[in-house]
Amino acid sequence: MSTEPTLEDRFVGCLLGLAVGDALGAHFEGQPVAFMERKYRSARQLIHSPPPGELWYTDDTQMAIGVAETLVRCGEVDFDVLCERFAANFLPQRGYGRGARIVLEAMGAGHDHKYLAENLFPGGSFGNGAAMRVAPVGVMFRDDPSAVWKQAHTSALPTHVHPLGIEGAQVLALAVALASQGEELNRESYFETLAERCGAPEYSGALRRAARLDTVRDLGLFGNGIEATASVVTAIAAFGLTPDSYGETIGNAILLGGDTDTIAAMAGAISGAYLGVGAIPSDLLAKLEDRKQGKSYIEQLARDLYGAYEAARGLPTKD
Ligand code: F2R
Ligand code: MG
Ligand code: MG
Repeated sequence: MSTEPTLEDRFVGCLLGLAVGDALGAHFEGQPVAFMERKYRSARQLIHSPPPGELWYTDDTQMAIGVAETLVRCGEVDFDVLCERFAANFLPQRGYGRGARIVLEAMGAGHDHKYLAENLFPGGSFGNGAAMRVAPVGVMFRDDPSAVWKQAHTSALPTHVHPLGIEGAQVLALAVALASQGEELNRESYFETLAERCGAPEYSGALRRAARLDTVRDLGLFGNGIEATASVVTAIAAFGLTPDSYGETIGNAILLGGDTDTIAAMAGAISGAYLGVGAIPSDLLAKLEDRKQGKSYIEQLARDLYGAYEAARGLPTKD
């Protein structure tokens, strides 16, 4: 790290890092890795020559906004407030998962969305939708890993009740919390701390393998899919490979193809929490959409979240 970011910089870096990763990755969501390899030689090339025009974020950021708004309002994840925020923010054109979209439409219409979340898929959804939006929980509860785990669990439930969908969110939130601590990354202990918390071998085993990852060529072994088990550890591993570069972290995640917006959103949130907002390339940030709930709104929301964090710790808040 060149200059040490403040904790507030890390909160802003986390939320804007998520949004920029999502919005850049969205250009390539669903593309096969072979397409990405033909188009870009390296992560640096992608970051320095992004697609032209504004960067529009997707459901990943839209739902993370709902999580952050709930935390600012309630100081914790309140299930009913979170559902209300998800429904109020729902914009189908942001591109939601098949099941998530049905659940969110039911929330907005006052229908039995809990029944749908439990029954649309056998055992509930194990998609990565709970993990892609959970980063605000990680920074808010960064001082207490047990609280991170518990709050991330509640934040998943409106749409994802499958144990693997829930645990994906818990692991990602804890990855953000640990990254925000302001200590130089010790890869071995970072991945081991995460693995030790996990109940599912799908996560603990992959996290222990990710601790030993030493070349970007093998990043794809962790998956590039829409399932939480095929994307959450991939995002954390992308961060672990290049902890000192936000651009390379999201670039490497996007070059995998597949669920590029979501893997880059998750990796970008962790990297932003570690390096602070100053590490996000300014030309990418300048391209992020800035109407309504765009860049300025997200930045202020992150600052308000930091204020809520300070208030919860009994620290004096800024006006
Ligand atoms: N959905 C997309 N992108 C595709 C199209 C976007 C397009 N541009 C558009 O405009 O429409 N992206 C977003 O979805 C992912 C997050 O999904 P989430 O919220 O987890 O949704 P869902 O439906 O709950 O789960 C996703 C799929 O996973 C499979 N699945 C889940 N649980 C399952 C189970 N128990 N058994 C079998 N399959 C299960 C299903 O295929 C679900 O549809 C992110 O990529 C986000 O960016
Ligand atoms: Mg998306
Ligand atoms: Mg996606």
